[in-house]
Amino acid sequence: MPSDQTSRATTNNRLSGKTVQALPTAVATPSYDRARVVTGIVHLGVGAFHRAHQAAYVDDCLAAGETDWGITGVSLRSSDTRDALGPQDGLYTLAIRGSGEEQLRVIGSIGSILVAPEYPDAVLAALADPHTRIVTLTITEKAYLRAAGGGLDTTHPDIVHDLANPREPRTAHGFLSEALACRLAAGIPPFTVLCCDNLPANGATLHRLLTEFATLRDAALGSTGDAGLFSHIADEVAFPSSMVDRIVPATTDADRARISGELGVEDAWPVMTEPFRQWVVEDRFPAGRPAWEKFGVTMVDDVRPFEDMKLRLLNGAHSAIAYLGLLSGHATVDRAFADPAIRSFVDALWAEAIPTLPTDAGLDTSAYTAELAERFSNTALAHRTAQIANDGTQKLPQRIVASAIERLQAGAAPDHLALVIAAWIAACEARGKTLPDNHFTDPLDAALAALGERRTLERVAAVFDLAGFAKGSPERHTLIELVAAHRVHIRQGGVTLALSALGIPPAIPGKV
Ligand code: CS2
Repeated sequence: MPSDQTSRATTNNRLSGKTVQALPTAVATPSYDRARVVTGIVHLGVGAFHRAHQAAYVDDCLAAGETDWGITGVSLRSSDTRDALGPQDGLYTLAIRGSGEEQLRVIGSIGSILVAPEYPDAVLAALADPHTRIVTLTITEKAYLRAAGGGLDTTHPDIVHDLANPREPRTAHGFLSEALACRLAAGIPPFTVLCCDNLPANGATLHRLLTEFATLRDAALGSTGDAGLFSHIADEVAFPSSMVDRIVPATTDADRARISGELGVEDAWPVMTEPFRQWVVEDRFPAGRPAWEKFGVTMVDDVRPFEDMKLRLLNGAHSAIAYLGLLSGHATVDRAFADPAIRSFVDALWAEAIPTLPTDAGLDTSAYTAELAERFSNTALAHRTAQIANDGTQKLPQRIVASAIERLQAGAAPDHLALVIAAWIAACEARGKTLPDNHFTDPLDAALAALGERRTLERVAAVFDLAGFAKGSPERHTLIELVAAHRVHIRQGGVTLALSALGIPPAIPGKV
């Protein structure tokens, strides 16, 4: 595998290719020769989620002898992951934590990490390399730079920059476009783009954004450049959708110290996760793919039903637990979910969202929600409510707003879904008051703060406009009214009053 661009001398007290040989036997380590692995996948957004999920599946493939599919990780912004993993030869520990047990596994599938702002040319070279046949992404919802309503945010400064400087990109859109243009010019077949973020129809969504970007890029380049990228991306590049699932709480200093103690050498950035993992992928890989199906990945024709079930039931409930939990003083998901009032609310939320899912796709929603309840109760994870609360404007449309609108269209009142939106607004407004400043953040924080004092209904409507919630939908105003009514209850009597208005009694003090 290629060596890290800033790889430093490793020391004997740091996890590395050398010290991994001598770890305690209880720690699983790569059983394959990492030196023989070739990069076949470039991953954009090499954060903790990728390292707990796709990188672990790929590690299984490498161990089974599929040596063409090593990963080059790319950080689009910060150098933190490269700084931690560079001296470790890309190795890190995955700590798989069930309630009461922990398994440690060192993952070897990431051969090198590139920091895009430092070495954009190296990133473009990795993407344009003929051995690279798949580009995966976990860049988080906000990095898709969608305008309120869903299209590309053509006013975003990074998009403006990348259209003006196509050879020196900053965004995922810019890097993918430039790399695909280079491959096209050199006669190298395109890579397959596999989006792994929590967006609805994530492959199709990225495809649409990228064709929009390429149209503008073609126009900006005119006859001087590789105009024609639009039709290449529109017609010849595959963008299968995928549903990814594994809960990955942020690593704490205590986790670092505990894992390093277990290993006997320092791991600067181990990743915490749960035993459960799931990956459902549309099987459209013209340039080939690892035999993921041998390692528990479900390959399908259409991922949409699985994706909607996950976004609306898992992520929707997660956001509900996060905002109601924060307003009720619960710092972690398991503590919030153990609060009987929040638990009853989540059950009712699921009952409200389930009718929006397709009935002919073989989904077993009862088994799914029963398993979610177990996962949310995992006390070993300490998954912070503030972590999930981040980026509500980017997450709520696919988790909550879409189901609420569909329920209204079906003539039902989405009272519980609407309360999640009201709790989000209340939690945002509680920052700097009952919650610490910047306890969680959102890319639209400045614009939200600028809305100033208004009557509740007007304020909720303004928040909807800003975030693009239910844009263009005839049901938008009804949903705003439902949200505003909950917002008034929360202001008057906290979450307790809002829940009791839905028939959910408060938790008995001291019982949570
Ligand atoms: C969470 C997700 O932070 C969040 O918004 O809802 O990261 C969630 O843990 C994953 O999607 C689980 O697969």
